[in-house]
Amino acid sequence: MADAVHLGSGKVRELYALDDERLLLVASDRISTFDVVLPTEIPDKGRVLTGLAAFWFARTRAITPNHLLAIRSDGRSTECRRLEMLPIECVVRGYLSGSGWKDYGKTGEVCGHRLPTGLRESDRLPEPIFTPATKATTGHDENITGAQAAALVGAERFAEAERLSIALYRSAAAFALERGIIIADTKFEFGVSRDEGLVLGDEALTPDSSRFWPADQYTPGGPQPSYDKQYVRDYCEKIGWGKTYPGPELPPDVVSGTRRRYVEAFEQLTGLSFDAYLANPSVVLK
Ligand code: Q0Z
Repeated sequence: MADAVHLGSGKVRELYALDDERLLLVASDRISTFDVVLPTEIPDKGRVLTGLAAFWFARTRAITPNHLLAIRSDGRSTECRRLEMLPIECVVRGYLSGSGWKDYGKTGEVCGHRLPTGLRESDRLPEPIFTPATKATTGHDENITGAQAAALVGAERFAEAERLSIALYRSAAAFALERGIIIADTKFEFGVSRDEGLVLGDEALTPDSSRFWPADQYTPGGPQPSYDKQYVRDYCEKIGWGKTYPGPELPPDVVSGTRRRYVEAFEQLTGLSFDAYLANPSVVLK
């Protein structure tokens, strides 16, 4: 870290340059809800997300190469290859939720995909759909059509990003469902490397980049509880917070309950104990 140059901050992560070819992604324990970062941290949240993303990178290497080089012993820092990132978010939806549900209600379509009539909120889609979005530097990502995304990255790159995103989602969603977690939707970010073409970057298939729902509580026809953030949301509703900055401090029981859910997601999905990860983060790569 001594000579790492800080490149930027996300809501809950920091990005550093190690040299011309390598970056360091550091996941903090910050948590955001309703787009506001709360003043209270969830201990080990950044380690859970780092370990989960690395687990998925290792498991999906036959589908697509990825940027992962190493996980540092702190369990929250990922050394990765520096890529030329595509200017689109590669979102895949297997269920109708969030902006997909909103757009469907207005137009019967999501990002140019015409969907069957009569779908309810949180229904499973007949097939997963690729719903690209622009990367908003401020405010919210905006859904765009495939034609608009193809204009931004080129038709060939677009087709490849769509194919890889759907394949990654299908593989991960099936794996997660066997372990009791519905991945309702997820966002991938791809970059380009000189010799490998499209390379999966950023973090992937974590609860921060996806909607995770507990499968045993799945009841379409309304919003679903969040696997990881539901205690935080319930608390925020209970105290009547207006969902604008600043957010409320979280009481100890909400912090510990939320930490438990993150660790539980890690253990269910990886089949590893989180303590084993803390002792040697590379266990997720085997
Ligand atoms: C990821 C981000 C964060 C702020 C750039 N392998 C890569 N090569 C080039 N660029 C990136 C990556 Cl992962 C890259 N972000 C998102 C992460 C803080 C923004 F930790 N931006």
